[in-house]
Amino acid sequence: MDVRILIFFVISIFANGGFACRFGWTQNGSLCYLFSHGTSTWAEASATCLALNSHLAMITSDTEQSFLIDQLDQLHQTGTSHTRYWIDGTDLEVENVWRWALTGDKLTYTAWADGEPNNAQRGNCMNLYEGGGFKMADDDCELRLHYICQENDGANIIG
Ligand SMILES: [Ca+2]
Ligand SMILES: [Ca+2]
Repeated sequence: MDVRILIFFVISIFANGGFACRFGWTQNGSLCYLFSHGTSTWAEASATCLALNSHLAMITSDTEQSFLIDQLDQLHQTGTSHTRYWIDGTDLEVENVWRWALTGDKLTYTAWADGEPNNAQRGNCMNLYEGGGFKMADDDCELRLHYICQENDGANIIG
């Protein structure tokens, strides 16, 4: 290989933080996201993400929330306003005590859509709701919705 090409690849890898997301996943810093095409219940969506060496998305900062809103806006420019994407938050155990299912940690950052959470129809699972500008909402965990898987650092689950 031409040494100039080799140098180009090495620089590209380091400029990229040393890893790239798998094909089909979208990178934001050290995180990779998969936006599902199909729909599942919250529990099925969680299991699917785990099977893909990832987990339902956890949002811990305004930066992460804003990135997901931008991505979802691009995916749903002609949306119905009813589109929802499951993420990892749940208050299944204790009503209105929201935790990330993967770690059990209480949420330190929230960006609820207007009027949410309202626990309507046993709303115990968290999603990003198009009608609320893709901010957080609670809904019945048995609904079949799109979902967002998240992988950290291209490798480990919790990282
Ligand atoms: Ca609830
Ligand atoms: Ca709700």
